[in-house]
Amino acid sequence: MASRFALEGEVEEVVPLGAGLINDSYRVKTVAEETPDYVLQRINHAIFQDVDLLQENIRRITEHIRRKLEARGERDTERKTLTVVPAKDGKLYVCDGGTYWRMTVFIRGSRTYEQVTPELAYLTGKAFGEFQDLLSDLPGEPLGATIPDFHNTAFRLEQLREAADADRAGRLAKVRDVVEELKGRAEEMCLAERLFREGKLPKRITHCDTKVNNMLFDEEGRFLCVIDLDTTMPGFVLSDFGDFIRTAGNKGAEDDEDLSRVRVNMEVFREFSRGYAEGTRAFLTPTERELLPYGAQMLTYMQTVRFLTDYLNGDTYYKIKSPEHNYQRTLAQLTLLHDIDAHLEEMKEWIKQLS
Ligand code: GN1
Ligand code: MG
Repeated sequence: MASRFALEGEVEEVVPLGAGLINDSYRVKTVAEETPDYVLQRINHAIFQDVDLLQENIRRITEHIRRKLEARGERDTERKTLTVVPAKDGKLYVCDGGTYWRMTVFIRGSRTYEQVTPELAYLTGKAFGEFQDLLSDLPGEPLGATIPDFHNTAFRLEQLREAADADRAGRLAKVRDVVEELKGRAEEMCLAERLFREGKLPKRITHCDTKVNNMLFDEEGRFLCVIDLDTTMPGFVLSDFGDFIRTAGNKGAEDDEDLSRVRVNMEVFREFSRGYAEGTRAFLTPTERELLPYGAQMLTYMQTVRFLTDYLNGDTYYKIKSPEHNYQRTLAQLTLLHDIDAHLEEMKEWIKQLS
């Protein structure tokens, strides 16, 4: 498959890469030092149904960012955004018997983390605000939604209701209390869409999957760029802020089996939001800013809903490592949500005093 893309050099080996829950990724190593390595991915076509739209979005995003960084005279632009490698026939993907593949350049010397230090969180917050800023003037048509209603809480709750009603895997009895608890918070957690309908909260181009392992850092731990651009589309900044806190701001893992480890890391919260407020000073509205802590709640809530829905459906969406994996993920996310609730006032106070 790798040889069907317009890559430089000779392929040495292909090894699995990363911990994504949706697509399958491989690192394609090339023989010579001078030629780059590549990332080959099998796209989850059941989830991303319009591969043309998906790949065209990513091409537009990465080219726009690269052009702007170059115009600003930034150094190392090669490593500050992804580079799409077309297939030998010029298309942005290869379709092989119903399976879709794509390729990007592997960013030299880059690494990912599952957790970050507060110093790194500050720089990441800043860089992340800049990512949104860079995309604020993307020319042409608005980006299409690669997954419609992706971060629409009301839609996710509807999916949970359907899954609970159908109870396809016969697991409802075990999780009924959690389902009820989540349903009980429906109105509170649909605030963003309500404010949007009332014209009080804008949609901007957002990444919609800012979990910390979707960010690349260099050898010295400096932020390089965000990867996994599949869900970059119009959305709320709260999503992106919230997903980072949900992942990097958790002292435990997203699927921690030891729930006593799952706690919000307030130092990471403080430093990330300090950086983010700086990076977004030019465009963030007072409402958006004030709602940032709510974003952390909303994203953690939504992720709980999504893991639980998948558990009830019999594990059809996320890759799992054990039969109860989605249940474990649900409990870990719910535990985190409770701890964010407990820290909400403290978070709000901190955001208020940032200028
Ligand atoms: C998925 O692809 P990955 O693993 O970066 C998911 C996100 C979830 C995340 C939970 C397209 O992200 O929305 O927040 O898992 N992506 C999609 O870890 O559903
Ligand atoms: Mg990922």
